This record gives sequence, structure tokens and C-alpha cells, in this order.
Amino acid sequence: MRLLIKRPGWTAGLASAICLAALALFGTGGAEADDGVKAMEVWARPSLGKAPNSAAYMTIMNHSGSADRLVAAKADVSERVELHQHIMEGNVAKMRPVEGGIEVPAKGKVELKPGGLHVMLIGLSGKLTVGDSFPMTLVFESGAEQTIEVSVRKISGTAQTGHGHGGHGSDSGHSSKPAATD
Ligand SMILES: [Cu+2]
Repeated sequence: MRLLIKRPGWTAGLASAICLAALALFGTGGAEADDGVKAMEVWARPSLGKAPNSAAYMTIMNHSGSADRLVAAKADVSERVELHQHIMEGNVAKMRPVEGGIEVPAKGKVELKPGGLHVMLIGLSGKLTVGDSFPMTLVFESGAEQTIEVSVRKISGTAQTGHGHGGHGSDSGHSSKPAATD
């Protein structure tokens, strides 16, 4: 074993070779978006008149065995991007920032939809018109980040809000993305 100690050049070379191998492993194995949380069916409503705000909605799947949380969202279309929920105060619906992020349960999903959880776009820098799209980056507590393309659509155009009528026909999730509507 002394030989190794007397040949620092060789051991250093071996060590860096091992490092490279490890990097390569992590490089190919780190596809967290596929194994962990993944947002789909992402859309935002168009801005109304001069209203400076809009909201984005999506379904976030979690394929991993541990819960994660959406803790932030970033987009360039507005001054601020906040995670909101609707709550009832008496019979008035109000929006509030979500404390501590939005939980995505292990092996489960969370839906952000009109009247519920949403990503609030505050202080839009321009109009959002049906047919527009813009990138948004989702940041999760686990460290995972996903950049998604948000398409601007009318609420009525999604037909995903199955109130009553056993509206769970889309629970296969992955393939139920509505076709682009223009
Ligand atoms: Cu809001």
C-alpha cells in the first residue's frame, strides 16, 4: 500500500477519474422532473380590460414517494408572482397568499384551478391575450425546478371543471391535455 502513498500523481489521477464517473452518474440520473414533481395542463386566463393581474392554473403530479411543496413561481410577465388560495370569509371569497407553499402529496397530485389554488400574476407588464404563451419556472421545496410554457386561454375553453357529473374522466392525467385551441 505504500506504493500508493509514494505516487500521489497516480492516486490523484484515479481520484479525479472517480469524480468524473460520479459526475456522469449524477448527470444522467438527476432527472428529477420525471421522477418527482411535474406540472401539466398549464394555462393562464387572459387579462381583462385594464386589470393588471391574471392567474395561472395547472395540475402538478408527484411521482415520488415523498411529498414536495411548490414554494415559488417565477415569470417575467408581471412584477410579482405569488401562490394564492381562495378562502371564504362569511360569504365573500377572498384571495390570500399560501403560507409555506402548496403541498404536492407523495404519489399524488394537486390541482390549481379557478376558485381554488392558483399562481397569481400581479402587475402585468402587458396584456395577456388568448393564444399568448410565456415561460414560468416552478420552484419546489426539494430543490427541483421546472420551467413550463403557460398558454393563455379562456376559462370556458378548458372544459376541465367537471362539477358533479362524475367529472373524473380525466384521472389518467398524463394524456388528457386539451389540444391547443387555435
Ligand atoms: Cu390570487
